[in-house]
Amino acid sequence: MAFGFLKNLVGKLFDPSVDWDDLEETLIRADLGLPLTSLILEKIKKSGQSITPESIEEIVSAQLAALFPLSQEELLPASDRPKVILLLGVNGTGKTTTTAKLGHHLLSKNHSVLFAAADTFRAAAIEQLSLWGERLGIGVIKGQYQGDSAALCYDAYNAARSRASDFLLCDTAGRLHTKSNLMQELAKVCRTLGKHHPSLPDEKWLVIDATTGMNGLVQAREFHASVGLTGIVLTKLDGSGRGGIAAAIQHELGISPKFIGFGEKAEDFQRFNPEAFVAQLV
Ligand SMILES: Nc1nc2c(ncn2[C@@H]2O[C@H](COP(=O)(O)OP(=O)(O)O)[C@@H](O)[C@H]2O)c(=O)[nH]1
Ligand SMILES: [Mg+2]
Repeated sequence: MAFGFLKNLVGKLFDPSVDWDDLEETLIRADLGLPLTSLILEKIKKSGQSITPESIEEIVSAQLAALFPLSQEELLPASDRPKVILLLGVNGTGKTTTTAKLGHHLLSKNHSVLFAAADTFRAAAIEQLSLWGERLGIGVIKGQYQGDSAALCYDAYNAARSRASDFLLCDTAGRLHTKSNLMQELAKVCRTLGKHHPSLPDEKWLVIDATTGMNGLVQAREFHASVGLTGIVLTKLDGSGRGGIAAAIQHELGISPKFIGFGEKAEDFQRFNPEAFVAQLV
């Protein structure tokens, strides 16, 4: 999981021959996006420090670390009702796997968990989450294949409440952020849950595949506009993904990464840690 996108520039960065174009391209290729890249380049030029590979690495790291909220508080249950987390995203980013991993994480913290198989579009998706539920010992509320996912989430909340579950994790169907009817369906899931309690769903996390680069930013913009995201989960950091997309999203939209995924197993999952993330990224 170490990308070290600046490391390959070492030797090219010495003042006065620092290649600004090369540096800019490197930052952009790390998925930081143009606005954040420009901001960081500006900081380096204005820093007054002599430009060495070390000083550049230091400034880039400091700029990136400063973007993210300092302390990542534990994910705690609500005091009087199940806390509801929706996992959202386009097809194949890892929503179902993330639902399972998050369930596993919460169990390890001694919280009780229930899953809602709200991806009713594909029978295989319901089956996939059921298998995870069996493996982890987590109950799964399932609806009809091709049924109404808003109604399913509504019922799943009732089930979570009657079982006194601390968390209800809803695995939703993959949808293209460009399909407005599907985005409206998601808004309906949120509205329907809101009938139980005005602050439901508590969390709406976009699951983003780190290997898809800047497309993650486009997805975040669209999902945020439709339902108002409260966080992101960055997956597949074990692949070729560089992860800079998390910084681009934080910079543009102010939405913070909550967890990272780096494999297909339930354990391949951690809370997002800004310092560790930046250290590996740069
Ligand atoms: N290597 C790797 N594979 C992952 C990760 N998360 C999910 N996957 C795989 O990506 C594929 C799609 O995941 P899935 O959870 O079904 O995606 P969904 O369509 O968003 O629900 C599956 O083969 C998962 O095993 C990850 O962090 N690393
Ligand atoms: Mg799925």
